[in-house]
Amino acid sequence: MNILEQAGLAHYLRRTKQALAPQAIGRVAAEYGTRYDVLTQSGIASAVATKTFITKLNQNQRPKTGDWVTFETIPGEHKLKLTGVLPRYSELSRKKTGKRLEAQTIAANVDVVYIVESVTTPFDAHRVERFLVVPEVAKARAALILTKTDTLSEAELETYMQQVTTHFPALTILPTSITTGAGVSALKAEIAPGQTATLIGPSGVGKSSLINTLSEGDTLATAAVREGDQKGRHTTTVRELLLMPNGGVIIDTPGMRELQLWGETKTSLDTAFADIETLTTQCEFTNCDHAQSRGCAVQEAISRGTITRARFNSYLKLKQELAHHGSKISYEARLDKNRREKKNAAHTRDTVRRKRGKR
Ligand SMILES: Nc1nc2c(ncn2[C@@H]2O[C@H](COP(=O)(O)OP(=O)(O)OP(=O)(O)O)[C@@H](O)[C@H]2O)c(=O)[nH]1
Ligand SMILES: [Mg+2]
Ligand SMILES: [Zn+2]
Repeated sequence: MNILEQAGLAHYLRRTKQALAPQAIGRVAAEYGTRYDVLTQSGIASAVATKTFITKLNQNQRPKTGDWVTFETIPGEHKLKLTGVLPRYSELSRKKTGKRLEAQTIAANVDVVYIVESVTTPFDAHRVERFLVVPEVAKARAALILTKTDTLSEAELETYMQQVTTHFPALTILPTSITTGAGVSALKAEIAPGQTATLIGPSGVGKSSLINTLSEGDTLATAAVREGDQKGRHTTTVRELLLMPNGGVIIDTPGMRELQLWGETKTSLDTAFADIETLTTQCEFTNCDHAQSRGCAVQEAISRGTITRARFNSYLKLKQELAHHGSKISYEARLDKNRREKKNAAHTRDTVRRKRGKR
């Protein structure tokens, strides 16, 4: 298998319904500002994005790890010059940190998102619920990896697993340990040849260590967690894409302290809250507020004890956060449109005046 096939080219072309790949094509393996590592037919190459190329693209159209790109060779130089970003079949995004409401693309062309949690800290269902929004928005498959299972006794692990499966009955859960090797081959088998998986989760949970084990190399930097608080040190600073021996592709991401969600009102929360999402479609009135309304299927389920009020509250909180984004996004889009229209109107006025002046 050649490098590009191993990087998932055939799968990519199928998913984006492109018949033929452009001649000079590669896949972004890492991103360092305007410099990139790109996987090409002949191996990994260093590439640059020129100012004229980059300014033509808005933030989210710029090359990201996982993107398929076209390039030119620069005569007499080793570096490649990027010339285009090919259509994506999926993009993972989060909200940019800070006040402005902007999406930040984490990775492109991803099929599977693994949420990674370590069993060294008590199971945090809310954190997983938040992280699960990422694959939901990207329409990628989701699964949960539990790391460091070697630190628990068999009985403790069983209790932990019980907790997780009770909370997320529909989710694939993969307990792993790089120390004992438990679960590593199961995870390997999970990632189909040609498919791209990514690992997201807090710093220090062991994402890079696990990828190193999976790729049977020692290419990603890892660091010991701080004694005492089990906090990670944010070792991974750039996203890196690795080819796995069996043909899958895996993307590492830097740990996120607190995930800033990105989504909108219509984002469904099917992975974490499938039962509630279904109930909301069964209320008597289509505009049910699921709080005071008569004939509310959700409230009925709560009073019957089928779902807990606490879980419903988490669902509502996430929904409200996403709806808040949704309204702000459309508000800002409207503002932008107004600005554009005003500018266009002014431009037309000027042109008309100039034409009149000529007469
Ligand atoms: N006991 C045990 N320790 C592990 C395991 N996996 C990872 N670790 C340790 O956890 C620490 C953090 O691992 P990393 O792989 O750097 O974590 P990360 O999630 O990539 O962290 P960031 O890059 O900061 O997001 C290292 O000291 C690893 O040796 C495991 O299965 N068992
Ligand atoms: Mg890391
Ligand atoms: Zn209702």
